[in-house]
Amino acid sequence: MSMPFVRPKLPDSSRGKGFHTRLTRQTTRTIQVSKSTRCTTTTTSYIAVDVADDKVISDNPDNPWLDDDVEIFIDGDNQPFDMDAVGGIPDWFGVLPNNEGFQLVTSAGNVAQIYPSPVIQVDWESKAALSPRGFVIETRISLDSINTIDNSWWTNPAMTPADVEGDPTQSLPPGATFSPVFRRPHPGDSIGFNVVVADDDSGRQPGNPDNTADSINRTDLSPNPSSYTAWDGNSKDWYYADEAAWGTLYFAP
Ligand SMILES: [Ca+2]
Ligand SMILES: [Ca+2]
Ligand SMILES: [Ca+2]
Ligand SMILES: [Ca+2]
Repeated sequence: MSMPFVRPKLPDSSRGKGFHTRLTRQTTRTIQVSKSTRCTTTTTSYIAVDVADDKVISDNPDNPWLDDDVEIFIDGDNQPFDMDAVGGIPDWFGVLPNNEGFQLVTSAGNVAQIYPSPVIQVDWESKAALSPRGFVIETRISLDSINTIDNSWWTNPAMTPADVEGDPTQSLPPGATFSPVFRRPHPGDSIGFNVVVADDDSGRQPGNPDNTADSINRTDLSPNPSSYTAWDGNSKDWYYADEAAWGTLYFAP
């Protein structure tokens, strides 16, 4: 199989200054990502995920989440609905794509996207490469892109809400200015965190030009051999965007 993979390559100058968490199996729901003084000097988190996959497929340049992929989930403010709320209603007052809850997806074919909206400003990069037993994806995230402050009126009663019954682009009462506050994670903080590995073992539906007729969305597979495995996936009523059901990332002092 010939695919456009490259070796994982992150800046050498940044290696060793950050912390490097390797997730290879589900052992606990809390990860400690730094020790001693490192967290006080580092501004970056590195996450390497080594995936065992006997059939690596990367055939969807538009939707990396429909290929073999690694998905990193960050819930900076430990509050739900940031993943949900900004997806469909970005113009509502105070409902902006935000850094309080987002998802970083990288496929085995090096297609990377941020969800729920590409408008979210996150300093990150990722690289994928084939490995002897599957593929490896490394992701770098700047901690300056993670907001630990909840600026959402639907979870923070101190915020002025949108006029949802009238003009949702305006506040209720009218005249308020949305001024979100930012604070990056500090040593001793815990944020919501999850890692998901999607396994595409089917590829796109032959002859179908619809770029969503792929892997988990295909209806012609029975049983469907593709899968979606979460590091923390045991919570009741868990679904991928439920920030309250993710695990915890702890920044050790
Ligand atoms: Ca695919
Ligand atoms: Ca959140
Ligand atoms: Ca929020
Ligand atoms: Ca696969």
